[in-house]
Amino acid sequence: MRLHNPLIPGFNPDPSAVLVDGTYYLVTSTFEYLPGIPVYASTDFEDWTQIGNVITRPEQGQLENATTGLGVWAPTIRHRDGVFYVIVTIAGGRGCVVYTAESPEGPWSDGLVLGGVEGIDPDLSWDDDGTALVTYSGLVMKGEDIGKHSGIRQVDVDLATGETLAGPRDLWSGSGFKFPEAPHLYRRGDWWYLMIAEGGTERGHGVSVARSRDPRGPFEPGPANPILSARSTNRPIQNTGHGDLVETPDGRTLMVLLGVRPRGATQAFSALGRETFATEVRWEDGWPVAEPVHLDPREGDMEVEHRFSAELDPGWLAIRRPPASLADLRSEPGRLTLHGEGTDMTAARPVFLGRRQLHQTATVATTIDASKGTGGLAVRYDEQTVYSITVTGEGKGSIIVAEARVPGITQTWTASLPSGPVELRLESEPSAGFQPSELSTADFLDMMTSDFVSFIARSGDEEVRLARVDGRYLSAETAASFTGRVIGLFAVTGTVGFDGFRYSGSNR
Ligand code: 6LW
Repeated sequence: MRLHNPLIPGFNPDPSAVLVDGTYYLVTSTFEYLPGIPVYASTDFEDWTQIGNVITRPEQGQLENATTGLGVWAPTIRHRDGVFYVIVTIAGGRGCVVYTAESPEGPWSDGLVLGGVEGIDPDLSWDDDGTALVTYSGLVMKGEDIGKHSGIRQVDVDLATGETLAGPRDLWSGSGFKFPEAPHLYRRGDWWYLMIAEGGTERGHGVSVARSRDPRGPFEPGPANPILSARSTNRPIQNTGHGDLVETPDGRTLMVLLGVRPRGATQAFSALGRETFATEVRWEDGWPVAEPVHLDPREGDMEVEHRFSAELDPGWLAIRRPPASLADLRSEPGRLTLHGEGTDMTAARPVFLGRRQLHQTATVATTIDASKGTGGLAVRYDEQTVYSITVTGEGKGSIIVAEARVPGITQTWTASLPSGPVELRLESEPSAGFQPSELSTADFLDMMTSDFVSFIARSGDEEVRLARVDGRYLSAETAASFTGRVIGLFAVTGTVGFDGFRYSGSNR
């Protein structure tokens, strides 16, 4: 088995995995996006396919007014007696929710709220008598004590009613680093292992472990915490933490975890946000020992054209509303039609349909018919951090506007093109990195960033390059959200048609 890293590329943080009847299932966080919680499956741990999503109906997530960066946080997936469980925090919303399904493709249940869990990152396990234990990070998310942290806690719950049966009890506050969170509890032989993340989800991130004979504690910290961290190293994968363990059929232990792939000379910026990685874990003297995470992206570049002939595949995302509620695939068969609502990408619920950027650099293109409206192509981190290129059809031509928006600062560039369909392109290219020879000031400044994004439009033979902008502003280190780049199509006014969504990506 080869461990590809990233295992699941693009904005896919807080992974959790389970093995059921020879298939691995893995889920990740989605924040304000819908559908929520993608379910990826693999039979060999190498090739993964998205088979569905947990939150596909609005009532399951109740995310219409989710705060950007809050919403769906850190799911845990487990399986018991023929039932799949996903337990998650809907931060700033429903709180701790458990979804169940007979089949991981769905449909998943409406979700049961566990009112007794005040915190984030819930884990689900069962003691030897079959009582359900929810172990979580005691971060207060609302009220007067917002932001207060009480370490790793646990309650016994009744999964039929959502009632708390016992607790909360304090289990462990970690080894002294900030934000003990992301707990998972496992039975292995006579021991119960409590694995957590600490150090914060940025460069200080790591994984630590404690163990007990009893799932309710007391827990004894491991001798070598953190058992995994990239802090203060020059490894290409940083921020490694928030791990979950899964046993392979031949008795190996693998950890899935989040990390970033920063680019740039020193501080470095991660365009894709937090992705899912994996590493091998050995057991020595009754404690887990994790290998550092090795970079090994899948070979070759990726070229794909998403066409709009059939139903949308489960990889499409929209913001605070389901993609199907805005994607019109019927008005003009073979084409995506979006109906503008007078809002742009700064809106809470824009008319926007996007996909995760999967490679360090990517070019995304579409052919747009804006003769009856205004629409375009955008790469989004959040509503204040978005690069876009917009077309408005006019009688004799098209007006093209490129816009780079970061919090508090917006710049636009305008051009015009002859009438007719317009191809829009957002193209990213890597920064040059270290130069072999002398550095000019321009080279020095360029090598500090992750990438550059160019805004390009073409009609017939005429092509305009409106701008080339530093990509670091759309990175995990700069944007105030937990997500990653999502690139897609949007309409502002009128009726806008899109022929295809062409993606080509490379990790070079
Ligand atoms: C996640 C938590 C975290 O629930 O970020 O910073 C949250 N720590 O573990 C969202 O990914």
